[in-house]
Amino acid sequence: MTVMNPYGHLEDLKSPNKIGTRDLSVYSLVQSSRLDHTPPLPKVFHGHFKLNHGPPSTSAGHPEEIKNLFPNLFGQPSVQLVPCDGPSYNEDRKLRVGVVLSGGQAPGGHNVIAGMFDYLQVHAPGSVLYGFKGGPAGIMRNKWVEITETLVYPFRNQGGFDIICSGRDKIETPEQFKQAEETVTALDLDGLVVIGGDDSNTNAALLAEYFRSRKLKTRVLGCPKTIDGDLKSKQVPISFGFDTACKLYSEMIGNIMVDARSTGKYYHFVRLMGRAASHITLECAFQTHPNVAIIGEEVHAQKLTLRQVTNSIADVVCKRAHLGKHFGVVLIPEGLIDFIPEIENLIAELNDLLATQGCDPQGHWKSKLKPACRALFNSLPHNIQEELLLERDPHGNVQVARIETEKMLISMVEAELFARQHEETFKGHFKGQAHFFGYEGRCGLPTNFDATYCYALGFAASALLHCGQTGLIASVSNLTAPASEWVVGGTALTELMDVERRRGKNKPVIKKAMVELDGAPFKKFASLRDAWAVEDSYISPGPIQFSGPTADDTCYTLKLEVGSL
Ligand code: FBP
Repeated sequence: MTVMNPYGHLEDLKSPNKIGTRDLSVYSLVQSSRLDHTPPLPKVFHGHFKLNHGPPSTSAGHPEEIKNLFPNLFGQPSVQLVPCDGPSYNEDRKLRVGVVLSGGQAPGGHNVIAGMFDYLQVHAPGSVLYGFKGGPAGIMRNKWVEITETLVYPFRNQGGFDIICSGRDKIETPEQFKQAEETVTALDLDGLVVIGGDDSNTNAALLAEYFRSRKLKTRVLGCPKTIDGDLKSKQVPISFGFDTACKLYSEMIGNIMVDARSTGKYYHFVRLMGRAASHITLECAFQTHPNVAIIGEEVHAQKLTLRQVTNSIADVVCKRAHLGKHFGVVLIPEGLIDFIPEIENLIAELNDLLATQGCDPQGHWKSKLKPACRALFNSLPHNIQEELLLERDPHGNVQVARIETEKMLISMVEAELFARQHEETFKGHFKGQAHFFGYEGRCGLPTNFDATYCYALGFAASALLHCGQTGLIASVSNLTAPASEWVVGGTALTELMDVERRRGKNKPVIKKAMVELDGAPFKKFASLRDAWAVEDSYISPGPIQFSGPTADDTCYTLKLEVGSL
């Protein structure tokens, strides 16, 4: 099958060396219409540009430890691309670049690759882009596919990561670093771009440091991806995928709200993805106005117990029952369980136990838990106990996506209301419906915002490699302005780093950006939630729009954070 590519050339999709190409005949009309959408670029890419270097950087925490771990990278400045009159670096240099998608899917990943590819075609013709297949394992095993226009075209502005697929492997042992060295040396790579979340960008920094210490020519850059929205800083205002995922979840929450109001008989408990931070829950709350939205960071700050969280939901149910309303919508962040200090302690003890000696099926390991943790563990429903013991992901994290907190809270609220019925403080009925909106949000067609942001990130990554940069994360800011005004640069990865205890050991990590309780988004939410609890001011945002007046809207969190709302 032949298709017309955006440069007006006919390309054969069935060429034998083009792996992973999709069959365009099965695309929906909406998917097809997105293929030829060309995202607008920041104006710095309309002409020549140069790098402006900022002041020396430090780290988010423990600077001495980070300096020891990254002697070659620590302190390097962040950079900004600014327009200039003529060439400021070797613009004729052809590059050999690798790219890898790492971790969970996030809408827009294909556009980062398309942006990298298009930059190289336009600004460094003759360059080669390799896509490592299946995540970081593809680097270690030297499994790649050459990214060509024919390969990339069917993925332009499309959801998913299937152009080269992703994986959660980590390059961490000396042998694995050696394998990565062998691959980049065999391919003679000038640069490698790791598109990932906090853990994957930590890996990018470790690789950048290692390659530099080995005096390899390969530079390594990161790119901020995660629907969770917890990889951000002043210079990296948002991770890609957050905007699309929140809009997809909000559409479904809005539908559920209308259902709840129509039948008047169910409380819908919706657990929303976001392994650690509650950014998705907060954003969806702005978009839909639920009766309750629990923000994990607040639970943690107030040191609430599971019982107190349960009671706070039961209080809203009682208030609404008093008004004759026996329905409602409760949003719960996926990471809630980790935020409840008593459960956090339990998880920390379980992590150490699992990492050092494992848990025997007879349950003798429980005697190693401290008494308070043991009592809490024994008090949890059996399914939650099992879910807490599930295998950790390759980064040592509890797989919170598999812990059904919404079901646990429904049964605890039910029990609490039953007790209140006996005390005659609750007169009404309560029936919970559990939902988990997670994977549904990770591969949708990227919103205009994510499509444009990712395309710019791809351009930024290739441009930074073209200028010989390493150890940076591509960063694009001023995002509430039109795309032509966006500011493009790179932030030192070590500037985002701290030291954390993982799997019983201290490790360098990119500091997760949590919901800040003194930040504008949370403060705004706190000022509105009491009214949302009792009034049904539900909003049904409807499906994502690609044209029309709201198509280019950015999310509330971003607008509130930058003060444009
Ligand atoms: P990333 O941080 O890698 O982007 O992944 C985020 C996430 O989607 C979380 O929200 C979720 O808890 C987790 O991935 C699920 O992981 P998996 O895909 O391995 O089930």
